[in-house]
Amino acid sequence: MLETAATHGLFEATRRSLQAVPNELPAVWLYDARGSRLYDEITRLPDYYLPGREAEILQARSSLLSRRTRARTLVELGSGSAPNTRYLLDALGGTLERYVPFDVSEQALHDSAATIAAAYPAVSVEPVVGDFERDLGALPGAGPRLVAFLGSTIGNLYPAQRAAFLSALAHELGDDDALLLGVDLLKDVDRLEAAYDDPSGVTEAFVRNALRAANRELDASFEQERFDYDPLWDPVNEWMDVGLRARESHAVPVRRLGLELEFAAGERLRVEISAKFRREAFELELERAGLTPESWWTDAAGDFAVVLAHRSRNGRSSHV
Ligand code: AVJ
Repeated sequence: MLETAATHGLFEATRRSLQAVPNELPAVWLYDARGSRLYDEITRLPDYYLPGREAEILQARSSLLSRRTRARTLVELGSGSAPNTRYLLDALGGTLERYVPFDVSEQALHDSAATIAAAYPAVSVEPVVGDFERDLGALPGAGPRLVAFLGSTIGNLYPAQRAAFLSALAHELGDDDALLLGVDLLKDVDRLEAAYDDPSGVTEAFVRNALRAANRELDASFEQERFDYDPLWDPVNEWMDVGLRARESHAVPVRRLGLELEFAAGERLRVEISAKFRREAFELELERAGLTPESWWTDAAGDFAVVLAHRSRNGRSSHV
């Protein structure tokens, strides 16, 4: 990876996160080609209920979604290999002309774009490589647009980042456009922990892959054997705190960023958070960002929600 204007922002954000307390490697480092493949494997794990629940909701609400949005353009943020996208493409078949998948993983993006283009010949597929927190410019395609952000990827953002991201999105949406968000809901801690710590070790391999990516792209020297996989439920913030814990005190050079990280024995390196949501609080967040939630759909078990929202009519945001 060359340091271009586009990577400069990511490198700076990475430098700041690595020096924060606790140390953190931003979650985008999880999604190189190998990481995207490992995440695909996660979506097939029995304990990782999220994609299945979301699929159930999208299937049940497909005709409503089509009637409410009449979308001509579907923009999908963080599309990855787009496992649940086909439910949207099927639902919007009557009106849809263009599908714009947007993802940091170039490989996953091009593979899924090719698969979807072959399966939906009437839809023009126009992939965009980028980081949805940084590179979201004017939304492409003719309106009405549907902007989808599925899989509870929004849960990777901290509350302040989420607020900024939702406001930026609200700002880009036209009156006829709609936003569709998949959010994982708060539930028994046992089930949450099981979803992030599978016995086959796929989730651990996925998280450890971020160290491999950092070693390669940032000329760092993280040593896998010096860390244990350490997923934790944070009951105060109501998020899974996913990361690694140093087995012993040691230093890790990150040459490209000019850093030498010091880890004490037992010190953590966070790789992602995965926030779990409550309806009332999340709807308030949407309203504060200048979005009006219109539908809140859940699966039969109440594990997951898909939210349809529009830009609020009066002004940018409400002051609650
Ligand atoms: C892709 C961000 C939705 O937070 O559940 C899965 C990533 N990490 N297992 C999530 C993930 C560990 C996932 N998202």
